[in-house]
Amino acid sequence: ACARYGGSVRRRAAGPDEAPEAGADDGAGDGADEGGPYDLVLALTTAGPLPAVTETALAGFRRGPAPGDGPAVGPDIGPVIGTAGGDERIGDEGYVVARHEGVTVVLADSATGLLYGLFHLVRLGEEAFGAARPAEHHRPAARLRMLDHWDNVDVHPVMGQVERGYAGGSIFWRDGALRDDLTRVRAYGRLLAACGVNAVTVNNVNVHATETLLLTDRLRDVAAIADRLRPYGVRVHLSVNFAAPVALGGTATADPLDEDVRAWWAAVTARVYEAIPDFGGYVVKADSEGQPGPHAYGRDHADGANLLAEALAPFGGVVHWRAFVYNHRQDWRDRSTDRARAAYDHFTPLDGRFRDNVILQVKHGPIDFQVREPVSPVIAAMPRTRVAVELQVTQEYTGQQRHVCYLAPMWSEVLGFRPWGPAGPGVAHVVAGDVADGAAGGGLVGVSNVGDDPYWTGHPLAQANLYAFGRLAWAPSSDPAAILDEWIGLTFPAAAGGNDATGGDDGRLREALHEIMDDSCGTYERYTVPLGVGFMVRPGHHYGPDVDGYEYTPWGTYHFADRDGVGVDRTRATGTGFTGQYPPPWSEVYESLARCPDELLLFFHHVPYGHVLHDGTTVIQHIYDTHFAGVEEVERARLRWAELAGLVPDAPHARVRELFAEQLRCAEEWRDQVNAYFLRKSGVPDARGRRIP
Ligand code: GCW
Repeated sequence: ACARYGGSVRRRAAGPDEAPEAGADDGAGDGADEGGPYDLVLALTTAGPLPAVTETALAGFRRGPAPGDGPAVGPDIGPVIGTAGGDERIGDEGYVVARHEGVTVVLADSATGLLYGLFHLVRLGEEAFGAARPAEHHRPAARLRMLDHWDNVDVHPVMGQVERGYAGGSIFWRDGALRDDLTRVRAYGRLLAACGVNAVTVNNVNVHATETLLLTDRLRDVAAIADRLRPYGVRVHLSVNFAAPVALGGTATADPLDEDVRAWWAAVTARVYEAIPDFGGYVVKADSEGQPGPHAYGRDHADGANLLAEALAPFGGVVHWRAFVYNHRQDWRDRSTDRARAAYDHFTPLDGRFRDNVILQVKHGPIDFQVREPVSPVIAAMPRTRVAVELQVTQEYTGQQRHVCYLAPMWSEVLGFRPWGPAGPGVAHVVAGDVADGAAGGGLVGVSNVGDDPYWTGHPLAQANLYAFGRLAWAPSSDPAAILDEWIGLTFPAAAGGNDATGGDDGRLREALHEIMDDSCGTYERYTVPLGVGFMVRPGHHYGPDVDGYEYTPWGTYHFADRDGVGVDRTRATGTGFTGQYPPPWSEVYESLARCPDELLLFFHHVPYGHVLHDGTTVIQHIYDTHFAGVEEVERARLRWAELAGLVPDAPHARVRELFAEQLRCAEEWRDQVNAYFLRKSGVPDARGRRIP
């Protein structure tokens, strides 16, 4: 039966009168009706006749095409969750789940879909075998749900093994080579499938000398990783050096319009597909922070991206071309250059020029993964280009996996943002390719927070970010609080002495974890950088406060605080004009001091310290209040965690307890530096007379 249906069955415990093996191998129809020997059937629609119960429970779904018939890339966007009834395809990665006549059924067109269906059952737990459930159809909103590893093969002298990695070494690479034992990579594939992620890039977007060789001499290493991840529906992508043809000695130039260069990429790419037939494609950081790119040859980003796209097209591969392009050698005295404007200024003139297997990968905010930024205006400005949004799961600017910071509420706000106003589509629609007259979607990309740490993510609670990333990529309108509860239930049930999603008999663990994590990103924002102004972190490693750390540097990340006020004037009227990169209504909302949302006030406006926010507080008092409140919240969370001793296994409990001590220390440092800085600049005392050093 297993072979026949391409799936597996869970046999009921045989009753005294039942022959234990009855019907096991009888084929379609048998064992599926009431009283049959199965209570779970996982079946592929493409693998031959189906048991009767699947036909009845799932009536209305069309069978999938034979494997290989579906498009390798391209939009495949349907309802995120629908119900049976139409003549609807289940879709490459989709599944249908139902419980009917005492049998739980999962049906899919592909092995990967079946696997996702299995993980759905894991999430449901015993509920999957309880009352009857009408057929539910699940399929991912975004076809590409990718994690970018910023892993280096060689240990980089400044960045280490993993750039901005806070969970130990790379799970792929160690000291210049592929790890000998790839068992953990296989387990990682399973973890990714459980989260819904279907692609990974195995090396850093900053491609150094050794990593350039992954494309050619060390391709075997990449193929070995692909072999481990393939059973879990995860395809491998590679970050490439745009100047690889020169760096590897193939050609004298990397000019994208040069015939030899085109031939070089075509030949190299063909060899990649010989080794890895389901290779996903290339990721490129070009003309950005010192990485090579087409500008050196007087060509633009479309020329550069199309060169690689042309080489990948015959094999169905894609190029993720990053939009993170700005002048990192800016003169801080020059007030006309605004880093927030850069991606839009570079890329919107190129809309319509990219091949359809190019995906423009845009960071969610216009600057760089700060805890509060507006949504990047590029996302709404490229209707003829496939756009992917890049999120940072690794917590570079959000506590570096030493602080609890559950990022899903922030991501959910980004995905739900409607650039054209409440009646228009949202960011989630753009990345899913679900916009009328828009391009196909480019999906969601996250910078990975995983390393060789036993908990995968350094901070055990940071796993929730990995999970939430995958779940939001699959279903962007999911409630982040519900995803959190789902994660808590899947991660801690045994520890709580329960085996269900309540987190233990009395739900104490779940309640406490929810309280600690749900608004932890809000807490982090309160004790760090106020009102969207950004940065104020220690240059280089980006951990902890340094209010003026970037103020006079070439990086374009300024707050302009003086004795009278703070913030960046990005208005059209008197500032850099960045507000004009948004369509209405946001171009008007952000331009207006009165209408600009408080949390983004200092991103868009330079205001006096006495400026009154919508809640009636002055800016300076808001800074003091939020910094005191943020630290108090950390202290409460720390105590709440301490109470969970015994409910959580000892080792992770101890790890998180130690990390909370560091989080509290660091939060106090933030509070005191930021409050002292603004007290000294403004001379305005705290209205509540609290101690500011
Ligand atoms: O946020 C910055 C990081 C760099 C990173 C860069 C990027 C990989 O500080 O470490 O480089 O963004 O996204 O390319």
